[in-house]
Amino acid sequence: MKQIDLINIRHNSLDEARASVASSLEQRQQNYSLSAELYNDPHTFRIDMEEIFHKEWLFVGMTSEIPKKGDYFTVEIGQNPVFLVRDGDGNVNAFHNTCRHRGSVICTEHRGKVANLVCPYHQWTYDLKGNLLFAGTEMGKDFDMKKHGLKPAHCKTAGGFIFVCLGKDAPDDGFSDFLATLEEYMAPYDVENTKLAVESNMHEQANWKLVLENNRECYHCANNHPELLNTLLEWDDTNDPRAPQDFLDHYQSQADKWDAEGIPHKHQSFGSRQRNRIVRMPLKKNTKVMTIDGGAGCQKMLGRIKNPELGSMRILHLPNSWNHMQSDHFIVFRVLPISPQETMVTTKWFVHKDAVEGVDYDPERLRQVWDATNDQDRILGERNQQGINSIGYEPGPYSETFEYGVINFLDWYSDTILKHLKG
Ligand code: 3BY
Ligand code: FES
Ligand code: FE
Repeated sequence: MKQIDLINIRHNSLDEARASVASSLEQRQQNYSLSAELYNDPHTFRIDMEEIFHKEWLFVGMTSEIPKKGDYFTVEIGQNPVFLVRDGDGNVNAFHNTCRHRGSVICTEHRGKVANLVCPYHQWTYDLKGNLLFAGTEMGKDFDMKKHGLKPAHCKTAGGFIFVCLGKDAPDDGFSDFLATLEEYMAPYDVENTKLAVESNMHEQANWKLVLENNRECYHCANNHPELLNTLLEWDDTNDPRAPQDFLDHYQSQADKWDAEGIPHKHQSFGSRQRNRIVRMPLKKNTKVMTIDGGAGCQKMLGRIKNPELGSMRILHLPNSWNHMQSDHFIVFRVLPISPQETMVTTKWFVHKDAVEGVDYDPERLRQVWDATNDQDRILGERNQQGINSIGYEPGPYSETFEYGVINFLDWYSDTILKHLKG
């Protein structure tokens, strides 16, 4: 068969897949889980990557991971290696991690510090703003250094969070309002004066949407998360429709103290289907943070915080992050798809930059509860995927009171895919 025919076949089957995904989403039963092909099919996966992960804003990490000039970390967004680097003006820049000579990856370590960015293949060298500084002496007299700078990705920071967007044009949909509020709500934490204490990378054999769905409800918590439930209240929001009076009273008495200290806490949401949400939730009575016994995780509080009982400020960013900001440490979560049925879940714990390991905090104690919880959630996600792969699977109903967060996520997913596919 001629090469051209092969290309046409590939394109036809992807076009068919786009039409099939669009029609599955248009015809899906509202408030039901998706059809199996949307959770396990390689074409759907490619469409999810192209229409969501290559076009939408994604959470990648925190500014305090790269505090000084030349500090960088790398991240893989599907098949796109990207790196984040702090430049000499203190700004965080995102670049595609691919050399403008013949495409080699430039930063080969997960984290590091550089004066300039030197490609390991033929030593083309770029500055921290992506300008090409050196390409040897053999590129010929017509070679234009200015046309061969690193390809940037959109990058925004707020309240210490770093977001990137690989699309040509970055969408807004409430994102700038979210960033302004994030800046305000995160101010007490002074993220620039924190440091990464622990990082975990968990490989899960489940579609990325199942990982998100699992996180968006606590229907499964009582039977699966004994360590987390020592401190976490199962209500997901202060306006949770199921929240009983004793929770509302507890919330009010905590909120009065937060108000006295100028700690923001009111529910705020942004974008369609609550794509972004920030809300501070109290933890269980007489607990401070999400440790195994609810006692301190670190002896040094973050930023200007005085009250150890700040509960957890939950920050949601669809499609790929949820977070828990507490008085003495905070925990960020990042979800990145690997293949139709594989996902990387990265969790990072941060403490005050002057906190001393072994004196002020014990990394094992800090990570214990969420290591256990993540592993429990991994098993739940993998079982969910296995069942969906069965010919016996058919979409089932979500509870509108217990699983409204899942409904919001899938509505956002469906709207976003359809918006992009239908142009
Ligand atoms: O705490 C979380 O991050 C989410 C919210 C509810 C279930 N899950 C444990
Ligand atoms: Fe980077 Fe050749 S591929 S210098
Ligand atoms: Fe869970």
